[in-house]
Amino acid sequence: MNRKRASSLLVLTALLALNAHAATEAAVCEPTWSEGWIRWIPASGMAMQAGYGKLRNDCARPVAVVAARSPLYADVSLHETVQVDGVSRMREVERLGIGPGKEIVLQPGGLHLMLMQPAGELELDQKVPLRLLLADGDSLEVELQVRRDAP
Ligand SMILES: [Cu+2]
Repeated sequence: MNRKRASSLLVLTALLALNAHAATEAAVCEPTWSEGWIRWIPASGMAMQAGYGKLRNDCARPVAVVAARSPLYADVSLHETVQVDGVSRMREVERLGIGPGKEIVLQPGGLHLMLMQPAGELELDQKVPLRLLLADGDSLEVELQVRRDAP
């Protein structure tokens, strides 16, 4: 095979690979995460922190978050703060469903990520990696920025 033929074959292979990639992207619609954050509490030594953000589902089908993980915490779960007899309590949310075209906001006083036993002290502006596990077996890599206040 001469060099010219070999290089055009290479281009063709690359184009096919690109095409296959585009097809996969279109087939796997994922919700989008934005404004992820954790409130910075200096030298707190807190065993538990809360994470917030927005999750938007622009897919044609409903999606659901069923679990979350972070390499910087021993355990992560989804929680909801609810008022019971005038007292603020937290309860675990086992499945957070989001309909097509809908957005869910995790914010202080409501839904949040419960982050247990941090591996170390957080720095201001640090980005904490988090993986959201979806009901269909897919997962979403997102970030939470350590901030003084909500974005
Ligand atoms: Cu909680």
